[in-house]
Amino acid sequence: MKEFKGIFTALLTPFDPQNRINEKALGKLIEHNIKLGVTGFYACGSTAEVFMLNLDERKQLMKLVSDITDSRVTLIAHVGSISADESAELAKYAEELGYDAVSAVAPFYYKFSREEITDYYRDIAEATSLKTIVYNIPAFSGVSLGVDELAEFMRDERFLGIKHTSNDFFTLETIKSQFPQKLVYNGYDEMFLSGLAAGADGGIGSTYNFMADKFIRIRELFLQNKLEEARAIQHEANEIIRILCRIGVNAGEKAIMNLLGLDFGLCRRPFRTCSNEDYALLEREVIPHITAIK
Ligand code: MN9
Repeated sequence: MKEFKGIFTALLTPFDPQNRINEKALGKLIEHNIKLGVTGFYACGSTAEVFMLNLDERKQLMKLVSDITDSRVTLIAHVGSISADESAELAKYAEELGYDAVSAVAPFYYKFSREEITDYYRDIAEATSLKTIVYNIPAFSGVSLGVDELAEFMRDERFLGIKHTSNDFFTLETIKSQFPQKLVYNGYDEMFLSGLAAGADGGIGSTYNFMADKFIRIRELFLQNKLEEARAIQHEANEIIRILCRIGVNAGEKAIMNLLGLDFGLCRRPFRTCSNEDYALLEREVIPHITAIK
């Protein structure tokens, strides 16, 4: 049985100059994170620019991550899409590849009804024998899953838990206390320690790509009740995230990977490209606070 509690890096997708997935850079990123001690990876999520990848590329990325990790860590495949059929197809593929769980954002854009959203998740759960993690990210998806909706899924044994990318810790705490056997992952890295305090079992985050060690340490310190020290590291991480929010999180994260010597290329458009000033700022204010990649 794989470990599900802990730190899961929501993998970035490196692109080569032809805008294809850069396998070599992805391999280096994965090895670095495994060395730092992550529990596993969240593949093909928001951080991976998943909605700018076509179906073949999503499958290619899922396969690369499973081939490279080769069962060494726990793997969660994000299979969310606006189409239930596509999500089910991806969930089946994740199972074929040996993933440990699937996860999905709620279907968006059309303002689907609660019943339609429930059916969408059931379609995914039925497509595979893997457990499903509901991905709640209201600020991006426009769909806010509240306690009632989340509880309905948590009562269903096919659901493993939720990835909660929201600062609504009241909801997080309510779900965790009502369903202690289910897993709750904190989504906003800048609020990781707050999420732990509210009952989160771990975190799934984008900034873990280049600073997973900070979040592993925060969790260790939290579990040892060393809150002052945990808060000091959360603060260090937040100084970095503050800069990322200013220049654009996805573009900034790619630029950091490039500065660390991995060829991550650019984000897909319409994401912006970091300017020379952005690079200079990251080099000065961020890189000195990050563990080098060997
Ligand atoms: O789910 C990530 N959310 C998105 C996790 O990418 C939308 C976070 O890791 C954020 O990128 C990060 C910065 O706000 O906390």
